[in-house]
Amino acid sequence: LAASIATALSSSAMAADMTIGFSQIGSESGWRAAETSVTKQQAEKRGITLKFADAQQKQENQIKAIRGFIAQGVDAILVAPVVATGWDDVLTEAKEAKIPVILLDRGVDASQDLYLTSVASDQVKEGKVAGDWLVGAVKDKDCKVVELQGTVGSTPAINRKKGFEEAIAGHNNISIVRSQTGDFTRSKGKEVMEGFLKAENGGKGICAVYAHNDDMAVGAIQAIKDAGLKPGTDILVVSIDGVPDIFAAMVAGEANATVELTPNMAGPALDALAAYKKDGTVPPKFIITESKLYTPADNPQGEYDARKGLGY
Ligand code: GZL
Repeated sequence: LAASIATALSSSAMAADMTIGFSQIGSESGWRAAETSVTKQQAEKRGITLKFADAQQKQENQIKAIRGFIAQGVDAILVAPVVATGWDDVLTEAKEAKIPVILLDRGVDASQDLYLTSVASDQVKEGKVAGDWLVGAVKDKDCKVVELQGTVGSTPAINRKKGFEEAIAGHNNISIVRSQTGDFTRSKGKEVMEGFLKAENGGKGICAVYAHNDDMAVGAIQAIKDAGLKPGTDILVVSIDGVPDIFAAMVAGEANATVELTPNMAGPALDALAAYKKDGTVPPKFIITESKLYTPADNPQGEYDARKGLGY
């Protein structure tokens, strides 16, 4: 018993000494804001000192922040990589400084030995779940879809497009007629949807909007209403994240489906880091979080209430 108490004390003491740098993308969406607050809570719970850097969605700011963390000699670095490419040099510098890096919620096109592990959803699956829902919703009715893509070059945008297209392949009644990035933000999602509506006969030709995140979907819902159409009935709305406001839209009959993405990537990341620091336990390279479909049949008011206050 004494030995196990000593071990527990030593590991918590070690965590208490840990300083970790977190290079966060920005605050482009409600989900991103929730991830930030959950990450701060998860660090605090473990007695870890967290140095936070917001990059305003610019990769050069992330690279600068990571170099700063390396210079400060932090014990580890968390990074949510805004885009997939351009990380080899800075991640090599972290490796050479013997500072483990953990990726959160997005991936990188870099050698896997440049990061300890990646905690993220299966983003192809998210797109597939969204597409499968639409296939089931429209059955054999003709359906022209407009797509609001996430940030160009980010793994969620690439993978969610891929998964959705896999789902609708073979269903010739469903086609994506317009697709453009809304950069994961409400304002850009609204603006791009306004353009789609104008280009498609005031929206009469559009059956559904597929948005790579709920924030762009909420922006699109506003644009659809401004055009005098009913989101959720005239134009179906399907997206990803599971933020409170998409559940509020479901309660109002204005959204039809979302695929939940947990904002708690940091919990599994910090657990993997603690085990690695304690006795060299190497975590799996990819820790995959759940992707669950929610529709208005799943008590959206209750889901809204359950998420309110989690930092969205
Ligand atoms: C996905 C994550 C995405 C969210 C968006 O893992 O990177 O970034 O879906 C956020 O809300 O902008």
